[in-house]
Amino acid sequence: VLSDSLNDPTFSGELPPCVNHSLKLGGRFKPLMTELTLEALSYLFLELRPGGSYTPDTCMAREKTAIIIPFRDRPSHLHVLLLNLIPLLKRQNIDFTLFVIEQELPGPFNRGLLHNAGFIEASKLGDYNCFIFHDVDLIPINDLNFYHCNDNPTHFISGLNKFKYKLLYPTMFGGVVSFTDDQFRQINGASNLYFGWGGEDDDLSKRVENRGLKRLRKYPSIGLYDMILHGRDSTNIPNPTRFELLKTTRERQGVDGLSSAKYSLLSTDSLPLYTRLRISINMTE
Ligand code: UD2
Ligand code: MN
Repeated sequence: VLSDSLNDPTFSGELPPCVNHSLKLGGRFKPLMTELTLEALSYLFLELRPGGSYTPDTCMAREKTAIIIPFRDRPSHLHVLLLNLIPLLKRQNIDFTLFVIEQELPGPFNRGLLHNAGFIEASKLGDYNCFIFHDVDLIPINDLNFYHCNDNPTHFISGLNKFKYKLLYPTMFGGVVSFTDDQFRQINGASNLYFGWGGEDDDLSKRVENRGLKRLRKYPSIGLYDMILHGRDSTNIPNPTRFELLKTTRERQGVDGLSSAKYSLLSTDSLPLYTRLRISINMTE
């Protein structure tokens, strides 16, 4: 008799909305810098669905978020990020999927084009309305740094360990930024023309301003990150043309971006903790 009544569920109402200040949240925390294997990590986070998706089961999340990580050959950074970021996103009740967008060798790294390709490919796989572009080596260290989108594009970093928990200049817009689907389309995404290290983040910053959007930034005591210390990657040497390119951001914006991103998608793999997207970029195209 009891089991019959359990099999006849009439739920009252809907799940309540996920609210910001849940009791699960602490404030600032010390990140775990242990490098676990992907297998060990996947046992820690069995509640993630294949491809690295998670949906809170006790409340309705306010948006569907794609975390896009531009990547090449930094497995140890990725594993430290997963160890810290997944629990934080769960504590914050975020409905998310992790995408690692990986540029194949040869050729210099192109972080901007990876943003565009990640946005385009993630959008084919799910109806995401919030995109957070996230460097692989940046570990958030405050629970109250919500992985939400705002009414304007947002820079999540207000202080970095390597700059004594400050920033170098006010228009900085690198590392971790959020855009709604509409906001990213409105600025025509990122430039595809920056090969090698540097400049693409300042270009993105200007593109936001050029389209009349504001750059928001997290509160100083909240947007805190530890960057895993690293040297310069051999296939990502400083881009000598970055200063010249930055002079023409405005003229290029309509024709260089999401609308013109050219790459080949080599594979899409649903791994236990993330969706791996491998692309190749032809530099001469
Ligand atoms: C700064 C910016 C970064 C970017 C870069 C210039 C901040 C906090 N960071 O970081 O967002 O604008 O300058 O390009 O403002 N990557 C790989 N493999 C590579 C090369 C790069 O995975 O071989 C990815 C990875 O996600 C990495 C990111 O690209 O975190 C940025 O590269 P970086 O860490 O070498 O640059 P960094 O620390 O000077
Ligand atoms: Mn870095």
